[in-house]
Amino acid sequence: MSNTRDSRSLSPHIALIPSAGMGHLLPFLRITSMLLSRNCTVTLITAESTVSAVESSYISSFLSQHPQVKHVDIQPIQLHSNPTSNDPLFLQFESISRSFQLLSPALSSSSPPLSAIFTHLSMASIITPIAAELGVPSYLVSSTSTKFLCLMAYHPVLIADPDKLGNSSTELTIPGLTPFPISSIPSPFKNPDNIFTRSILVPNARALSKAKGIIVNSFDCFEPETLEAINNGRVLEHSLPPVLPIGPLESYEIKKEKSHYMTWLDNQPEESVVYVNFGGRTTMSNHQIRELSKGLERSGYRFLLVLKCSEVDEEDKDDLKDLVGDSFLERTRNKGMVVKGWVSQQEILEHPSIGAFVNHCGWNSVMEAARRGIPMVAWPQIGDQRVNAEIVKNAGLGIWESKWGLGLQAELVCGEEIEKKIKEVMENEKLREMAKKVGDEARKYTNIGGRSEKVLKELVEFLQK
Ligand code: GDU
Repeated sequence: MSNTRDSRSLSPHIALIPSAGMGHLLPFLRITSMLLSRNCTVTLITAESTVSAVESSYISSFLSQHPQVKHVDIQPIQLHSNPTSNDPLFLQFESISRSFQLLSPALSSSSPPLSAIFTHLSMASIITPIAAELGVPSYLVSSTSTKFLCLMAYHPVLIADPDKLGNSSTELTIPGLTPFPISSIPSPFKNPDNIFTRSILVPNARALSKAKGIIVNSFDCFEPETLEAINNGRVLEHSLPPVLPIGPLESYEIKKEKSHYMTWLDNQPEESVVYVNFGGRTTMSNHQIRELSKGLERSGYRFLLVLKCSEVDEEDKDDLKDLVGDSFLERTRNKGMVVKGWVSQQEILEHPSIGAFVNHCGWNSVMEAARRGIPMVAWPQIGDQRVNAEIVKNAGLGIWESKWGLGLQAELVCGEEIEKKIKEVMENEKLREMAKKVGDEARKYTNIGGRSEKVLKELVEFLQK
């Protein structure tokens, strides 16, 4: 095979390297599809997943629907002795990052030669030096909010001056941005010895400035203050390369048999269903599941409740009846549907029957709701989610009860409180209108000529040169 760029092209050839987990894989698949429709040549580099069966199935169905994508499948290096953590996703991450360190020969022999490498933020410290050695520009893909990205970029300063997060502080100020409540800052940020901090946060925060740019799944009017501050060089000028907002990312067509829950949605009135899903990894206590079911039932609204009981899908063996109770399923048979495991959220949120979304504020989910203008009840748990929840509230996309916690250790939120929030999100006309406006704006940004569409177009044109 020739190693020179042929005349068909001068279309850029981009290698995309996602990290572990569905929350990182899905935005890459979406960006891959967006690049294909802009005539780019694309190589997708993935590592065989040992964590989630759903990841493997998404990759193979994406590849079979997009046969023009070149695929490189990397065998993750097995970690033998003394695992550093018992988090399966972290272990998968560690093993694939070690395998990606050996990617150089595959990347250098790419044909046609690479115009750019896109990798996830969490791979910045591994991939940016490889790209530099090959003389190929590297772009990082952020799957979190731009505001949280700023917090990551600021982390080296925090580590150097721990007083900034001292016990008496209630807020953290990053010059140029509105302050972060200390309660929204994930605890590993405050602990330099934490395994996540040492192995992922510190090296990657330092590597951000080495990339040519950071592609963010966001749009100016959703995070106006942060994007404006960055674009005008008022914030983190030396720790961040140019930030390129191209969101909300376009969904791609999913060709598969219709699922039973989609058929059920077809039979529900427009905007009548409360959709509840806490993403790919969030589990909650059985007690909390009972209270959530109670809240849904008491609200009187139709609902689609999606539950996961284990971070690793193949280990999720709990029976639905044991989780919500046999009689609950019986009583709500005409009003709701409960599903255990993975659903196609993209399809669900695009269905006209969905009226509201109760969610943990994983950023992908937030952008999916923003794209459709669906009002949210933000119920964040860990990581970036509290920062994201505040953005959701400020953008007018949803409501957030900041006292609520989620996850196995959290204080129980009772059914009556949940009922109140569900009624509020379904009945508050002003909120519904504001959320619709967010959806209208999102479409303006991503339609031809819109700002997000232009940013991507200009990037592709730049890489073509
Ligand atoms: N999804 C489904 N079906 C499901 C559950 C999730 O299709 O049953 C999809 C969602 O549509 C979304 C993705 O999977 O596209 C999940 O991503 P989220 O960001 O919404 O949620 P995660 O919990 O996977 O996200 C994790 C962290 C987030 C954020 C994110 C991106 O929990 O806080 O950092 O990674 O980095």
